[in-house]
Amino acid sequence: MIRILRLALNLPALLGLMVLPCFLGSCSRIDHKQSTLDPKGIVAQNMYDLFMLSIWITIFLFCAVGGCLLFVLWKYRAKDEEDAKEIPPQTHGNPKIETTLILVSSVILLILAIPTLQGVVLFNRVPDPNDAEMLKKLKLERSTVEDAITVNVTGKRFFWVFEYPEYGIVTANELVFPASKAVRLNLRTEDVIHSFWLPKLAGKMDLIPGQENFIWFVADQEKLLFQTDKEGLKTPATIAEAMPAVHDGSLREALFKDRSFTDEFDPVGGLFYGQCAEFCGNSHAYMQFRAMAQTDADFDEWVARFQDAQNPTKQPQPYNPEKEYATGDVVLIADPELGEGALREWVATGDVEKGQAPDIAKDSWGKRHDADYEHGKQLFPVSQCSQCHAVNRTGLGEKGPNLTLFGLRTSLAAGWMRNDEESLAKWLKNSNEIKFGNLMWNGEGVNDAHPVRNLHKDEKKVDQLIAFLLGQS
Ligand code: HEC
Ligand SMILES: [Cu+2]
Repeated sequence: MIRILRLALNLPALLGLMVLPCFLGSCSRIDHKQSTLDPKGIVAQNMYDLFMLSIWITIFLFCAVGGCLLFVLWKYRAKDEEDAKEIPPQTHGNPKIETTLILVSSVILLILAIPTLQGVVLFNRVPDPNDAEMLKKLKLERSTVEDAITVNVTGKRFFWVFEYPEYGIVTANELVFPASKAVRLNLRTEDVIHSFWLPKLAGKMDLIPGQENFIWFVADQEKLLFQTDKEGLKTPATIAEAMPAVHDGSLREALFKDRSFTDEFDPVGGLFYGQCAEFCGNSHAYMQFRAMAQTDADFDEWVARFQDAQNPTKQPQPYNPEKEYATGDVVLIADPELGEGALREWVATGDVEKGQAPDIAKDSWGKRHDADYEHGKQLFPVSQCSQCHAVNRTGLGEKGPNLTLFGLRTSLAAGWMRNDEESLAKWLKNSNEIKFGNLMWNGEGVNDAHPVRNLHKDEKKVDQLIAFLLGQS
């Protein structure tokens, strides 16, 4: 015991012990992918500032109180044997000191309370576009808040639904947003409590059954203009490099290029990592998501692609001999190669006159997809995937993530794996092994006889489904 005490009194050793965790933690830099201490937008910055303010106040208090204690210990120590025997005069209370301390504490609380309340107000709603003073203070453009977009976020075990009500589109697990606009998030859950945590942009907010919660965020475009290499070394980047487009697969390409999925740093400044932060069941830790900042043009293009893909009137229709077709038009026509009654998608390669069906005028038409894709497309409903997944429709109330334009997505199974052929094969063969307890394998009505639990017996089917899924791009 005495030894420990001696060690404790040995200041250098004590300091060493205190510094040790910093070394242990040095494998993780403060600006890693999911760091609260690396804010990249006003809302997150506001929380960070508040956090730092309270840290500095606490450090000040620690030093002030600790300093007084050390001073008193040293000044009134027993100086010799005689001194030690004497009992010092006993007093009780000191109104002056006590009043001063109460006043000082009140002032400190006030210093903390004012910015906290301001933060709560800021956090609660997107600033009013007409409040010029506020916008100036926050250094926000009027258009940033005036044209704010809305995303309805629904947490489900164990993935995220992102619905854009203004555009009539739905996606899952990857939130695409324009970097120049504020984003309003309405947070809902369809099962248990989840928590939406997007540390670098928005902080954290619970999703509670029967109640809609709200947060918003806006990215600071200046702070996004960088890239990092494999070692985490940051270099400045242009807008195009920092925010590669989602709609044409550039972002996916940039992320996959000689990068490992588990790298500690965001490869490009426009990519953000989020996580469910409230225990919601056995796969909770794997309930992640991503947010991707886009330029206005790229965001609009992404929205347009989704709107087209999810518009029922824009889905390929059976070939109509009474109609003329133009380059790029897509029609369906039976193709015996694919099996009885199966329809293949053909795309017009030039202007097509009436009656020039793909099987007659082959030169005017091209096959839109290879055979694997077409087989996968047929397998999708046959394997009961469409029981739970919507492809090319909005499918809000679906049991599984919406898979429209799935081939543009960078991650799989709520941010848990890279969305490529290899991971998809693993996922389709045994998703339970990858994400224990997930509701694709364990959902209602899924038993050992269900096709999703039997895909591992048929490599070919798996390959065809993958061709179909990644072909959604
Ligand atoms: C019982 C409902 C159900 C069935 C049937 C089902 N899925 Fe799923 N699927 C889910 C759920 C739920 C998830 C989300 C899993 C998670 O991440 O926790 C999911 C996830 C996925 C994902 C990853 C999506 C993403 O956003 O990352 C793919 C791809 C997928 N399923 C493909 C299929 C295919 C192909 C079939 C048919 C062979 C199929 N699913 C059948 C419910 C189902
Ligand atoms: Cu959770």
